Amino acid sequence: MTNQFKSGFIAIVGRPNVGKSTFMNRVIGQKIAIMSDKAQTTRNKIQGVLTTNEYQMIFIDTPGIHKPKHKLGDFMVQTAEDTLNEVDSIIFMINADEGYGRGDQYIIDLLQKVNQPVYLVINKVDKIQPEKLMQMIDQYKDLYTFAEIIPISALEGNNVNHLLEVLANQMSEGPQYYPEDHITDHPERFIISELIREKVLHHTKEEIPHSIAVVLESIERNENDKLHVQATIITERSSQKGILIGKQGSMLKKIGHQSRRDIEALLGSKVYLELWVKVKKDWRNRQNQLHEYGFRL
Ligand code: GDP
Ligand code: MG
Ligand code: K
Repeated sequence: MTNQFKSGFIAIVGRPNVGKSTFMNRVIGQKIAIMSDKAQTTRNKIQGVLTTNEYQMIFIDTPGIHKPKHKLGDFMVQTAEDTLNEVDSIIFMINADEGYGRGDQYIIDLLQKVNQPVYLVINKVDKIQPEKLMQMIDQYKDLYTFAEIIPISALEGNNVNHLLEVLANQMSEGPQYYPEDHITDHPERFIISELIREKVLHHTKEEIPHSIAVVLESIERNENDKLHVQATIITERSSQKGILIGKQGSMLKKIGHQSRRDIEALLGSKVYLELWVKVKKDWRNRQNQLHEYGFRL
C-alpha cells in the first residue's frame, strides 16, 4: 500500500438525545454501548476508537457543551472549549426531527471560537420528509460556515459510511495512537481486569507473584443478550501457568466463576467469561507492552 496511514481526533457535540451514542454504537460496534451509561461523570474522554487499514478515528465525547447553570458549568464549558481546540475536527450533531433551539445557538457561539472544520450532521432523517430536510439545511447554512452538511440516520445506518469517508478524506497522515482492538477508554475495562486479578491473587496466595497482568481482550454482547468477556492472564513463567490452570482446569474455573459474578454485578448484565492464561517472559520490563496491558504511565 502506498497511502500513508491517517489518524485524527474528532469531537462530537450536540444537545442530549440527538443520537450521539447511537451514532457511536453504529460506528464502533456494540462493544461500547454497554459502557456508555456509566460514563457520564468524566468530562472529556475518549468515547470510541475506529481503526481500519487506512485510518484511525478517535471520537471524543464533550458532555460539557451546554449552557452553564452554575459555576461548575463554567468550568465544564471551558474544558469543552479547550477540547474543541485540541481535536482535528468536530461533528455538530442535530436532530432532524426538532427545530433549531437555544441550545444550538449556544453551541454555535462556542464553535465561532474554534478553527477546526465543523461537520453539521443532521441525524434521524428517517423521521422527516425531504422538503423539511432541505429547509433545515438552508437554515443552518446561514448560521455557520460548516465544512460540510451531512444528513444521516444513525439508527438505520443511512449515509453513515459517507460521513466516515468525508471525515477520512480530510484527515492528515498520522500515527496509530491505539492498538487495533482498543475500542474505548471507559474505566470499566480496567475495573474488570482488576476484578479478575484480585481473584487470581486471592486463590493462589503466595504461589503467584503480583507480577501477573490481566488483559481484557474484548467485550461483546452475544445472541443470548449475555456479555461475552474475553480476558487473558499473563504470567512470567510456565510453572505459574500450570498453577493458574490447576488440576483439570479447576483453579481457572474457580477464578473464572467468582470473577464472572463480580463482573455481572458491576455491569448489571449476565456475563459469559472466557479466561486464558499466557506466558510472556519479562513482560514487565517491556515498556511498549505496558500500554497494551492497560497501564497508564
Ligand atoms: P444522545 O443523548 O445524543 O447520545 O442520544 P442517543 O443516542 O441516546 O439517542 C436518543 C434517542 O434517539 C434514542 O431513543 C435513539 O434510539 C434515538 N435515535 C438515535 N438516532 C436515531 C435515528 O437516526 N433515527 C431515529 N428514528 N431515532 C434515533
Ligand atoms: Mg447518549
Ligand atoms: K452522550
